[in-house]
Amino acid sequence: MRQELLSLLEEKTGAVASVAGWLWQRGWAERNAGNISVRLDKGKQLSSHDQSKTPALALPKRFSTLAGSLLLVTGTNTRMRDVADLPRENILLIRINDEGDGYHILPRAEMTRLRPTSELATHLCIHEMLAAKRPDHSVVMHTHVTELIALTQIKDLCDEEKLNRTLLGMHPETSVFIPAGVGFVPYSLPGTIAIGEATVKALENHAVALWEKHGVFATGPEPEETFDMIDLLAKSASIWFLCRSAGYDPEGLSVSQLDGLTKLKF
Ligand code: 2HA
Ligand code: ZN
Repeated sequence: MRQELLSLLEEKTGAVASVAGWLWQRGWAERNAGNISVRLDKGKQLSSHDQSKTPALALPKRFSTLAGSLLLVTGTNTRMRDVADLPRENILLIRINDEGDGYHILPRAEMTRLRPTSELATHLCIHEMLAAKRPDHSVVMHTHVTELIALTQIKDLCDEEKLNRTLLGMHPETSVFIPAGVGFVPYSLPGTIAIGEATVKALENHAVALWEKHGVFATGPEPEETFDMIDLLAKSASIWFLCRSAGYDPEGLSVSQLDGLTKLKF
């Protein structure tokens, strides 16, 4: 592989490892919970000579837009705390084949029998949408944010408008940085194309999708910024629960307070 691609891999692997450690520290990554992928568009041109000789592993559908793409993906059954400590043993590099219906695992010195995350289908559905509509976003992150999952256990809040009124009203920063709020994805079986497609729909107009009773999927230009979006939402949800557990209904920012924030630049 060319030197340029190797440096890019090193840089992105390090960035994923740092954020994986934060997910674990925040308590959002019990056991093997969560997964991260990074699309390396630059690698697309650089990798044309690095075709794997082994047969492609099948994908559940054809991802034409991603044909030839290189992606870093956390491995299935890996722990985020291990991704943080030993990134090269827990993150793999895959190349989508030229037909877009399979992928090759590219050899990296430290890799063993690692296979991509069980949520690969959703990651690829999202990357396909990002490559076409938001090409500066190359990171997809899934994590089990306790407070946000807890919100979706309240039937009344399983409504996108109510959910976003609650989240954006809890803290000015959330409404400044995530003005469109979250896209709500009703419960569906994880790991399937169906939930992948529902998540894409939610992410077309939102930076973060909230899976009912499961967790979040967020996108961003870099792992750190992607984490920040999730962190802001977690803060809002925590404030809401803190008020509720102290026995009162939080007032929330008023419409005019929210309006004032739309003009702010940080
Ligand atoms: O990677 O979080 O949704 C494990 C999961 C599945
Ligand atoms: Zn999950």
